[in-house]
Amino acid sequence: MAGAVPYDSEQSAHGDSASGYDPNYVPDSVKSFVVHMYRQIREKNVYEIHQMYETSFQSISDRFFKDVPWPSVDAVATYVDNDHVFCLLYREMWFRHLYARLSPTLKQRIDSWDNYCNLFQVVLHGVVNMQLPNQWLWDMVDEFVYQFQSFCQYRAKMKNKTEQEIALLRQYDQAWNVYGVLNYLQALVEKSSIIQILEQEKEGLEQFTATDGYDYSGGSNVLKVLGYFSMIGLLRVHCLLGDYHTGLKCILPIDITQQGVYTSVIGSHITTIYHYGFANLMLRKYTEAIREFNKILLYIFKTKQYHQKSPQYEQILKKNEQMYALLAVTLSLCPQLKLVEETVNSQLREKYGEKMLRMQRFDDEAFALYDELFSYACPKFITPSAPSYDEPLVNYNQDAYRLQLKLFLYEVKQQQLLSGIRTFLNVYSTISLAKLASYMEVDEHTLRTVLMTYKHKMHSVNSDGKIVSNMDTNFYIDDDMVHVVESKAPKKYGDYFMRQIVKLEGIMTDIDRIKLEINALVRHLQGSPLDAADPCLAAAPTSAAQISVFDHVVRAPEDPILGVTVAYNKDPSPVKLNLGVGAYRTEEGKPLVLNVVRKAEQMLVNDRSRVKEYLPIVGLADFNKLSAKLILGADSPAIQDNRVTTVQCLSGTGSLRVGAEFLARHYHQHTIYIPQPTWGNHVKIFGLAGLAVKTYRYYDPATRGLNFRGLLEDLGSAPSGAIVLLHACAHNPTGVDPTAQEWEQIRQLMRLKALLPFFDSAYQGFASGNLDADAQSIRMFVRDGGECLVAQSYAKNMGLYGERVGALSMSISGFSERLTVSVKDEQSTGSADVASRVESQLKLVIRPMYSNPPIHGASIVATILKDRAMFQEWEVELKAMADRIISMRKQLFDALRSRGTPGDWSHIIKQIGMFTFTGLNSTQVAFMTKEYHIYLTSDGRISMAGLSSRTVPHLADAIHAAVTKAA
Ligand code: PLA
Repeated sequence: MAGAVPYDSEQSAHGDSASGYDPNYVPDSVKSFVVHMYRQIREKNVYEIHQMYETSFQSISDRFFKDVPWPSVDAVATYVDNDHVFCLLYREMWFRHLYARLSPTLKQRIDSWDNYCNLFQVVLHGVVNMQLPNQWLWDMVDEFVYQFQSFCQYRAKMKNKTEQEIALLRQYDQAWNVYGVLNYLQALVEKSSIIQILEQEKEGLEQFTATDGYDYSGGSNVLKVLGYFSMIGLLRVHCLLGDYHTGLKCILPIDITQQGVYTSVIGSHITTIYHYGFANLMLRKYTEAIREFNKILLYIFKTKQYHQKSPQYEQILKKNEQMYALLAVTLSLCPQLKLVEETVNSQLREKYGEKMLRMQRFDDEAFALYDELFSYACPKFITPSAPSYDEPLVNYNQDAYRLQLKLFLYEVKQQQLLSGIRTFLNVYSTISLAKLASYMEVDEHTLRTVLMTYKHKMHSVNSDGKIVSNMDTNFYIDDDMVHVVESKAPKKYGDYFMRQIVKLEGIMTDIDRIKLEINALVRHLQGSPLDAADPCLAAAPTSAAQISVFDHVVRAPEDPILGVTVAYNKDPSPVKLNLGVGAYRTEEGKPLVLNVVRKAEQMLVNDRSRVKEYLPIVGLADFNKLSAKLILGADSPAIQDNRVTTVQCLSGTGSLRVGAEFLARHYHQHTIYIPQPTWGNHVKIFGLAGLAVKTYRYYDPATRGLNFRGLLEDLGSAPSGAIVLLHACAHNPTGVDPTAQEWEQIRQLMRLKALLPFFDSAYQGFASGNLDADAQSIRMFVRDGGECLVAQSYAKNMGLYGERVGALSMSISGFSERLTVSVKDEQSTGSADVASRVESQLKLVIRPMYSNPPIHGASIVATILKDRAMFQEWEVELKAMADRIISMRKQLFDALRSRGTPGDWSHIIKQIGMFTFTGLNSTQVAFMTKEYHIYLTSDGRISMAGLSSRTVPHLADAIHAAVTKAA
């Protein structure tokens, strides 16, 4: 592990800490960090950038720069070719770190403003062609607004300012000027054309949300996404200024009811909804505020565990608490509890239940509570203008807040009278004005005014200028009578009880009947005279004389693949040929047991010390270790860090099923994306394990190749965290694999979206003849340190079909460890511990399924894998099988060409692995089976391994005839 991350070897940043901070001293870890980051940015490896940004930056900060700034930009510039843009980005982080851990001086605040100006100028007017992670772009906008607000607060605390500070403030009066801030945000929105892009997306002309704002065609996402987040920045700034209406207008282009790029970063999601909800509360649009607070609080409740390690975690918790306070306030003003989910409601009761009761009393104590909750939960309002430096120095940093609080409490006060009205309206359906007036202790005239005010206060104006109601109960006055109309029908409790009573009666009758039956049976068994008339003793369906209780069971169709063999076996023709199931045959058409397998079996038989005891639940330990090594590579960092757990399963199928059951129980996302098309059993395996199965585009029939764009689009729009099934190599049935570069792009996209890769490796060594080459796709994913599942099968590559030998490996993420833990003996305990906990749960999946796996096949595999000579012998035999398949491709292709069969058959030689996806349709397939006794799956897939030089001409004849004669 040590070599994996070079910038992690440093122990101390500046040697002797007593000598103080030297801004020009660049520790090796920082050197490596900037060099690495610079390279990743140039190479557009968004996922790596994201990881470095999220994890390395934090861990290096924690270790070396806890209470000092990072090295100065001048000191690091030489390591990054003095790249102007990189230096601006570095300084942006530099200041952000400074603000977070130390308190900035006035000069530093001003310098940071300058840096933002330069950075935004480059984005707005320069040529930026990099891709940066959404998280980073969000943080830029977020920090920009935060520093603006912090500056206003700082400036407003005038009392203790030194002469020098005042002189600086005067000199740099443009720094953090409110117009400058608004202008930059607005310019980013406009220059990015984000509003038009979102509009066009609605018409299907653009892909922005679907790709999370990233550009997969090599362009840059920076301006677009900055523009997008700037809309949220504007909402926040306007809220800080108390202009809620304008704030809400700024985010109109974002559909808040849907997921969007704003939900792709938790900080942006929360900031958006917090300010949106707050603005709505201040504009008296209570129902809207309640609805959105409820949604986000539920979301945070469900997902906060996944953010525990995030640097934003504290902030998430704080905003969560504040939003509960705001929800308590809003619901006290507008009791629309039906809009609140049960989970949120119970949290709310716990936190504010008692206060909410008191707030609804609208007495002095209630006001104090409104004041308390508002003050706790409101944004940090600002006064944006500079003070007059010539007048006596007074603090005015609280002014804006006091003004907003006053406005809010004024509104609360106005609600006081109304609360009484609400109580009466909830009780009566009609009441005379006179009576209501006397109850409320006001005269009739005042009451009319109060009722009108109530109506007014319970309405607000939405963004289109339409008046909308927040009322739970509505009323009208007709002839001195107040008539109450419920806006929503209340639940019909009466009906509900009636239904339950009827149900209960039914159950009681059933119980009585069962008692009767048992009594009769007991009498019967005791030999008491049989009461022929007793209906309870009519023969039960399970008794011998009756038709079966399973009589209704209909015949299931044969399996689309294995059923082909069943049909083949029934065919008496001497020329019949089975090209259905993927099973290797020799040139003579015979099944093959590898020599090395025979040898291993012989050794096992001769070893009298071997017994047939049960294996452990997870299978043979040696087998598991060797299998992980075979698929992940002997030098895999994941194995070295003990982050891999492997369990022996029933071949590939069993491994997939165990993995799927585990995910269904322990993984937060239950959607799995499988390629279209794929091995037919995948849908059933995952569906029955309890996952929701969706497909992603994979094969393009027009080109008989990969639909790469479709694949990226579909995975790009999959929900974050979704599971993705990938064929490690030799895709079944298409024989089409992504290139190494395409794999790399897939990896980046998946890592970026936190999609979980689940590899099916059923053909390692069969695609290229080389075990390592065929595992590259998997190793790419494991090497980046992220999480990954692999289902391995030895059916094909060792010819152990019927022995059912396979393994499921799970590689646990090593990121946090790699970057934060430096002490040797603490290395990776975290991930290794997760891996062992995962294994303990895998055992709970396996035990009730088949208890423990079979011993024979796994022993064969372990024997071969651990002996160097036998391993090499296996490699040679495996290569021979792969080569024979490749030569079959060539022969079939030549045979069709020589027959002049219409069509381009080059895909036969281009495709990889056991199968050729011929493109023949089901009619043509049926024709070939009927006329030529050639058996293949109806999708036109042929198993090349079932073919031999002897049978190629027969197959070529059949295909030729099918193409020219059958429809
Ligand atoms: N995954 C893929 C992609 C496969 O093609 C197969 C087998 C398996 C997993 C499961 O194999 P195992 O359980 O035997 O290890 N597919 C075969 C056989 C070869 C089958 O359908 O069962 C096929 O003809 O497609």
